[in-house]
Amino acid sequence: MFKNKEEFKQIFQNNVVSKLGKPLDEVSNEDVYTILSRMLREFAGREWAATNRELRQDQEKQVYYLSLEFLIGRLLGNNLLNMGMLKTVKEGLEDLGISLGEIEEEEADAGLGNGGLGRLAACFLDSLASLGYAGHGCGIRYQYGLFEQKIVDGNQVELPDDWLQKGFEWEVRRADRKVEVRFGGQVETREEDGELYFSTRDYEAVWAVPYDVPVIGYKGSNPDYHINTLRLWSAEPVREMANRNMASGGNYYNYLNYNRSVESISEFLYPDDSHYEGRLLRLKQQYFLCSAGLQSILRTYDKLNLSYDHLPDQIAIHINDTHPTLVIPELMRILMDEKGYGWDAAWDITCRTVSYTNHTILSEALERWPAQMIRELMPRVYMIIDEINTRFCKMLMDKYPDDPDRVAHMAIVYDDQVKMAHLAIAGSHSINGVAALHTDILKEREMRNFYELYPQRFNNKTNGITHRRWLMHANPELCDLISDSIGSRWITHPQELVGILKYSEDAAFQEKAAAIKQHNKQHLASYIEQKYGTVVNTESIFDVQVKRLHAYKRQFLNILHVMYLYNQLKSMPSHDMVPRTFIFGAKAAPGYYLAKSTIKLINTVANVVNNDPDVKDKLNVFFLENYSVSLAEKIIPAADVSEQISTASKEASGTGNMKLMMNGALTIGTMDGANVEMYEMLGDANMFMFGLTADQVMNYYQHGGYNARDIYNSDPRIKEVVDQLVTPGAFAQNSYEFDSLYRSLLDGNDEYFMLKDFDSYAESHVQIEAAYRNQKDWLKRSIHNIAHSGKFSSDRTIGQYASEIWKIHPVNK
Ligand code: 4GP
Repeated sequence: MFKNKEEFKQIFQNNVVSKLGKPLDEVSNEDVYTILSRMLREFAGREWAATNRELRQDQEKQVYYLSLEFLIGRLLGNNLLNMGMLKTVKEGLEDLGISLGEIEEEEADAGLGNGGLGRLAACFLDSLASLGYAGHGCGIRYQYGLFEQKIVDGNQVELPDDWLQKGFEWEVRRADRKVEVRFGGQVETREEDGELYFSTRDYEAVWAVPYDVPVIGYKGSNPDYHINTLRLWSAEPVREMANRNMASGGNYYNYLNYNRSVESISEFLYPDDSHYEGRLLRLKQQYFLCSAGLQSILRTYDKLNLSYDHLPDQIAIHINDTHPTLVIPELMRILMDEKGYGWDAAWDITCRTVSYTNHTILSEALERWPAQMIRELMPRVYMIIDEINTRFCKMLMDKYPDDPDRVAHMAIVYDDQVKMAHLAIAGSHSINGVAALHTDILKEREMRNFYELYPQRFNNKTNGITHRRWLMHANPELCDLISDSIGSRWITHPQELVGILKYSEDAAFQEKAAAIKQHNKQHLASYIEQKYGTVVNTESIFDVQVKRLHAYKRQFLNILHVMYLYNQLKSMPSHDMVPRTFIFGAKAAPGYYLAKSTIKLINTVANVVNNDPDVKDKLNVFFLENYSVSLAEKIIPAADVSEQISTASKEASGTGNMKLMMNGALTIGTMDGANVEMYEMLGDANMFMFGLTADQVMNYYQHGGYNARDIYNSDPRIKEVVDQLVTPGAFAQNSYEFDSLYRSLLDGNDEYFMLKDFDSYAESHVQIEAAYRNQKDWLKRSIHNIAHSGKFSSDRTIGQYASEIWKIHPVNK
């Protein structure tokens, strides 16, 4: 597209004149963003078509990652990076007096996901393309992404995230590829030559129109680009429905209602993380994605002119948690009703095509749909689910004739509820957890019966994050320091980051690493100052907890500890403490009262602490509103300490822990999720572990918990902070504002072991402070963290999915 900076400048300026008709000095940042992203998209378009041609010619096996969430964030910077144009464009724009950083801020964050699960899907897409696999995303083009969070008087307020308002430069509407999705109707059965045939009449039709987004792989020194597709489906009304409505005597308002109900299908993302709510619209979204996705997958397959017997050799369909599980009965339906397969052969093909990842063991996250709801919305699909269940239960009864309880527990349909995890396990060939501990818990506890039935289906794939976005793009100076020291092979072989270990005690390297961290802290500090008008002490320890707000993630424990530090400083003003800045970022589900109260508490404490002249030089708290991918990219490189403090056994993996580690933060954490695997590599010298283990937690649960009041009564530090929740004075304005938080500890018997773990958490913080005082030692530990983070690149994870689950190979590599 352009060979060097001068050529870029020329082409860019030509575009400005020809497309905007303005001289360069009159263009706004928004104009520049639009011109630049269009230039890149057009260029990528040609390469994209080339990849697609190649995939067709080579008849490569393709994987489709079905997910209700893709939290992709902004694309401009990452696309420039992956296309190998970042430096040229940045410098070229600089020559023209334009800052690329400011231009990137013009792009709306594509927030089509809630948290970990959705962001993982986005990291996977980046790795699939960068490693040259034929792997595509399939999701919904929500008109509104995850809500925009505002903090008003300390409280979270949700605003619609109108991310498409100014258009989305990276997408291409493919009206020619639209497919029809059908809801409702009546199933008709007809018998011919002893065979049963099924068809559905009087259904409601909806168009699913795809919008394709190119997923540009990291080019590096490859001669060609590899560009996969993220296909996002949007729901649109079918005009003929109007005619049909009129013909059957319906009135115009019926048609308007129909239009409205169709548009609502892809209107908004459900704002819940690890939580399930059985809403009709959500079920519609799930089927909409599965039906549209499958039709387009099979249309591509049809071009190969192969029998469907070979489907599993050519296609892998992966379901991101149970949300797209309906793809299993839907594929069965197509194979039987449209392609003429009998049950057994269709079932075999389906199971060999589909694989499933579980992301959480929280019981509130397990999807169960009322059978009646599915029956009404997709009657034929329901018949198939029912039949899958009947056959599955029969097989179980044959296998465990003396154990009816086990059969009842494992049934797919039970008590008029469809258990989606059971359907997903029965209908797929691989079930994986997202960290070793999580997979063990699935096998030994939560899904034990299924593991005993299908031991070979269960496997672990520890999560990963793309180091391209989270290190190279978010922290370019650190990236350069690493490459200057060990060369740049680590970029395509991230495990080679370990090469920097030899510099962990090198004074010059340490000094540079420290300067980069300081620079990143200043960068974040100026963001905070600009946005909130508050000065941040960049000499303080930046202690960061950024993630969704959830009781099990224990932001509450963190803020209780801050309250304790405050009390300590107030009672001992001369207490020698390394200044600490606690930084929070978190969205709470709109209906999650305790989570919202925790946000209010954090903001209340922040207000007190930051304005108290006795402590504000030593202790600060900031809650940064509207945590998102782009905000994460500002916060994470600036962190000294990473808070990964979930109640052990509850966090399936965590991925923020990996991002912070990769940017040199030291973790204070529990033995949970992927922290355990980080600890295996880093040891006590480089991580601060505390609290109950997963086994201890689960044993407590089995024996009815523990007595939180005992701890409350015996530890005066704890009693003081807990009482402060309901005693007007230091923090609370009245006795009721934080009453539910208070009660969750004492009356609810502290389900998440905040008080139980408080002491060891506080002790770990003391150790952190001591460690930080020795800067050389701290830097050594920080470098150890960066060096060992290569394992947590999603390139490693995707390599494992590819070879062990999907059986795919990189194209032309
Ligand atoms: C999350 C898990 O809570 C987190 O531990 C994990 O790292 C992430 O998935 C990716 O595997 N779960 C969700 C969810 O986001 O909505 O269930």
